[in-house]
Amino acid sequence: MKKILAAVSGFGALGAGAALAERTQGGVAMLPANSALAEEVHFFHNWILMPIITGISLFVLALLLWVIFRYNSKANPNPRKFSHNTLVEIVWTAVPILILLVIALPSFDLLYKEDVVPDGKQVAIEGDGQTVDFVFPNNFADGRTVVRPRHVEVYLESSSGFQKLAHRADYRLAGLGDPEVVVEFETPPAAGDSVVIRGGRSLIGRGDRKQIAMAPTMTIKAVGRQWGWNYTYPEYGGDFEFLSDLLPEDQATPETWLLDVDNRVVVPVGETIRVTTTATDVIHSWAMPAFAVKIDAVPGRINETWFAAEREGVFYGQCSEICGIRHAYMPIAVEVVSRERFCEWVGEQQTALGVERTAEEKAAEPLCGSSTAVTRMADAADILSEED
Ligand SMILES: [Cu+2]
Repeated sequence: MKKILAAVSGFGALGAGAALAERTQGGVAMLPANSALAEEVHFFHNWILMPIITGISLFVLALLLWVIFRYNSKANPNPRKFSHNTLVEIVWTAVPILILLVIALPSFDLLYKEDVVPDGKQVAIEGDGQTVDFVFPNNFADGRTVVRPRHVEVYLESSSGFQKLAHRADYRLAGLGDPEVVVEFETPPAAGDSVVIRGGRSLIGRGDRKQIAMAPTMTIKAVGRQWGWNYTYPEYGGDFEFLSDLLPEDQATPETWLLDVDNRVVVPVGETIRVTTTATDVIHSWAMPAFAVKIDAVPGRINETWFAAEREGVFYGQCSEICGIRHAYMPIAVEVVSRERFCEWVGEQQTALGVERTAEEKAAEPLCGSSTAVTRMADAADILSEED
């Protein structure tokens, strides 16, 4: 424990000051979303919940005003004596049920997406100017295999960039639901171009931004304690653990006070990160609004969720379960950095924390190790085949 307390150098990969860019003083709306899933959550709030809430409030206000002015004793000296109206009673029972259904269905969808860690994977196959059929191994867990065209995305990586192809127009699919799905082209992709096939059932995001979410490439474990957080990066060494506590007021700016911490969590941009939480004493909650993450940290059990940040920067959250007298003083700060910077940071932390790694262990580290130099999606495919 002494080592943990002493070692880490403070802040994360970006240093102080690289904060708050996305917060506005006096703002009342939600913080800008930094994941496709968070965008979906915001859409649900802004375009389903808020209109319904506003409509109901205005409707009830109008009814109240109508009753106040039309049926007061001056305006209506001889009230009618009836006490039931079957039609009105049916309507005021049925309409709220319908409203609740309209709210419930998309919210179940969101809860499911947040709860189920995605298992999407990617294969990249180089074209040779002749091959027209490219095979995607459909070896997912039961009930998670790729069975519809929307479960497959095909990209062409060429000298002119990374381009998404359209089903039917650019390629056809054969063998959906079988152990091997075949992507068929009419004209063979040129030699040197890469066909990148992503498959999976976790579809995240809205409209044009809809995408298959990839399986996690790495895990962080957040342990709540009275009053701060411990973070572990299990894939980067058994001793890769540090404390993350409120930044003292004399070191924080007025804007970052109660938000920033001494040692931030650092994660790579664009990667699916698995988050596991637990606690040492009472229930805490790891909440990060920009990623639409909020998950309880419960002593004696492990909870799991995930996020994939799309932009670099520093993002703030707070413990969101009343956990005692200093509940308000255990903020959460996550730094999203490039993969290169992340790997540098991992190296720095390993040195500072005295984490000992064999060359083999070092090579196997997700994203940073030499044997994992392939893209994150290929890593995901490895993870899946290991589980098989
Ligand atoms: Cu707490």
